Amino acid sequence: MAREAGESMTSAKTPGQLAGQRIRRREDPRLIQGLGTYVDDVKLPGMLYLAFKRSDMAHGTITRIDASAAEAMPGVELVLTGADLKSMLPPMTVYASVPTPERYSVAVDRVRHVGEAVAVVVAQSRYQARDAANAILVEIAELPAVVDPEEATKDRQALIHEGFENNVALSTGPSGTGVDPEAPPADDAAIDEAFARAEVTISQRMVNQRLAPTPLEARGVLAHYEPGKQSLTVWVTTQSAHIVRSLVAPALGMGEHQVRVIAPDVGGGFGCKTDIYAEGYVTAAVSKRLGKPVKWIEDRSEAFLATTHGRDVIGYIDLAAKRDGTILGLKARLIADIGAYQALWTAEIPTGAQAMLSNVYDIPAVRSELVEVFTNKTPTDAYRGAGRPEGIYFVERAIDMLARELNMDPAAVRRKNFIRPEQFPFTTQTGLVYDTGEYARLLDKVLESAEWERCKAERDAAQAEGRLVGLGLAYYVEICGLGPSSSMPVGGWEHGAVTVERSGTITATTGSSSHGQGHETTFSQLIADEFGVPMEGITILHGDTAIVKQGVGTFGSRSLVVGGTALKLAAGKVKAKMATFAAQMLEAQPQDMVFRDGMVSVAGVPESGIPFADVSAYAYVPVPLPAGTEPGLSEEAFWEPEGMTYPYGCYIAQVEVDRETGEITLQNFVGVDDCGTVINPLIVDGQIHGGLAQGIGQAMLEEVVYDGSGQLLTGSLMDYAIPRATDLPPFQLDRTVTPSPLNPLGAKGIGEAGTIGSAPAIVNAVVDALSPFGVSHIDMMLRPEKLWQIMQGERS
Ligand code: MCN
Repeated sequence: MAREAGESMTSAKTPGQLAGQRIRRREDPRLIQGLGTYVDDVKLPGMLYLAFKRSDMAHGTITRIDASAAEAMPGVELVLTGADLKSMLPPMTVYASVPTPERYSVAVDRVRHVGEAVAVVVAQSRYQARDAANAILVEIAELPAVVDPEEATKDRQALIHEGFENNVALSTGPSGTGVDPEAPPADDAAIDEAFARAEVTISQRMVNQRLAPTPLEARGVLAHYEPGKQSLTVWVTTQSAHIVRSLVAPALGMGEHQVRVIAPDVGGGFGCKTDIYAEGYVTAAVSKRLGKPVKWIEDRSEAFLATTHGRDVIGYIDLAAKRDGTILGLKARLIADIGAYQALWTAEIPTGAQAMLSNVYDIPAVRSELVEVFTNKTPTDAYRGAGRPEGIYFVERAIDMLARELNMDPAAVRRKNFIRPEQFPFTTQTGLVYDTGEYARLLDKVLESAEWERCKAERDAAQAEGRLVGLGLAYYVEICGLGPSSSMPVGGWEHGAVTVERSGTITATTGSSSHGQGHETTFSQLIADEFGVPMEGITILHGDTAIVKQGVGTFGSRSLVVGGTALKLAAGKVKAKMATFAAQMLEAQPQDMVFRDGMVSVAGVPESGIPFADVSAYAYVPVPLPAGTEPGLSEEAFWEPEGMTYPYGCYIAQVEVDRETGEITLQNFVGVDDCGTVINPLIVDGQIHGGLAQGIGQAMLEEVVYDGSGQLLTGSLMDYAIPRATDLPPFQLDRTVTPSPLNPLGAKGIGEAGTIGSAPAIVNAVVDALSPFGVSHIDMMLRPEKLWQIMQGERS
């Protein structure tokens, strides 16, 4: 647990300076007592259930679908094939700057991955729907499956999308930047010169393997079209109700004003719930056709097949350096296996990996190429970190290899290459503009917390005894606070609205809907501080387009930086207006009003104070009405950030590998993060814990595996391991605070940070532990058998 001086733990929400306090999450009593409302908890009279018949073949042409048996089964109301749905729904929307294959919600004549929907059943119960879906006969003429992404580009026989020249979905060509495919090519002369000048070079192929996001609550949709009102209400597991509304309304030929989207409690998303998916479009379209409420709830096996996967990028990394550890240049060729289709954001995710290739280092020449390829697998899309973990992993592994090659302390090599504080704002060779950073200060702190020198001595002593103890260190920076609008097809702003009611209670709405991040707590802290009132009287509403006027959503660790700022601005506007009313009441000037401890008073005259609620009551019956003022206390703000923010951190892992079994014990994990100003340190620690668990999961436990015919071998929680509390040591966390100048809070995001730096720290530690075997790199996941093979002297 990290605790800075001045941070106190409290559950009492007293007015005063609440931002910065470790306040317990106000949403937890509801959620941990089972009092939340998730999509599957919502039940409407006359509700029907929908189930999908899915392809069990990776690639093939649909030759026949016989639904007659299904249609005759009890309770079945409707069976639709892809051909039927083609006339009801247009191809799905994709946000990509490159041409993408047309993709219908349900396969029309060809299937391209196991689990792709081929037909739909609607029945009176979910069991009837599922049984009937199983009874549909689908004949598919098998085509060769494309599984290996590096082979995929070469094999013209197995072209996945007709009309495309090959299986390449996107190719940026040699470029210095991952963020802008239009950007001019990198300076070849500079990179060539860096490698010509190099005293040492590192070359390594690395795999950042495919993962399944696996939120606790799988996906689900309940759609209710009411013919009388010509309106549609959709309850859906989403990270952005407003994005879903903007996708579903045009697909159904409706206006946004006719569609209400509600994200009730959502049990985790980790990036995979920003898309509406095929299932969302189909459920809504079927409800519209039948004029009845229709529900679809994904089961866990379906989730492994139909919810987008994450990562799956191969990196060929070359590093050029001097013998003193100075990095001269970095070259990367990235191959991203994006699966069978582009989902909503797919194309953009690996470009994030490209953009991160400079990490926290002042690397004078960087050149990268990115190829995204189609294969016959579930599509990939955002998964916690979304591109940043992949890019940072490649750099941090390469730097560790460099340190080993030079026999230097891995911390010293990193320190030598840091971007220095006076260089900010710093433009990397990959085209990003970092806002602030004090990388050496944070490194000092983490080395001190971990007692690095002592750890190294202990590691050396253990290794001398023949024990396989290893230490790993990894540094990360990440892009977050996604915006401005020039960088995002949905807009990069966020909306906030604040109303002070007559009684003095406050209701705020935000477009950033929480699905585990604790927004109701942190946003209340912000607003309470603005007005000098307790948190109890503040309600934060989110995730309902009928209540929240506008919004973009929760992803890219943007909620506090962008959504929190919008709320602060809206609250500031209300406060300014309230000051006008208070000044009228106190016969003083608005600019002299002070809001504190639930009172409004004249600055320097605390005894003049009147209760906050008296001022709000006056604002709704303003006699007399202050000149130039309207009654009421309700304001909104759209905050458009100027740029993204760049939090960073460094993690140190200590592991021991069992010589007999290859089993890894994670003995110790120390981290220091910097996310600028912290609103709620307790929530920030929780976010880091969750992120660390997922990064450690990637390093040690998780891997989506397909066989050569495109069959998913890890299709259940029996085959795909996610980390449990017992797999993790207590985390020793701390932080530095380097505020961002790009928002009035000085904050940077934290939701993804832990995921990014933890996987390379673990791999670096395990490689260190196995260094007596001459190993310089091991691909994730680090399954014991793989380590055992290495120890047996076989190639991994
Ligand atoms: N916070 C803070 N001070 C800071 C930064 C953040 O107090 N300097 C608080 C925020 O107010 C918020 C929380 O920390 O309560 C996370 O804020 P932020 O970093 O803005 O991230 P978002 O709220 O936008 O969350 C998105 C991020 C992403 S991209 C993924 S993926 C992710 C994550 O959050 N998925 C999660 N955390 C998750 N946590 C849970 N429980 N479930 C998920 O699916």
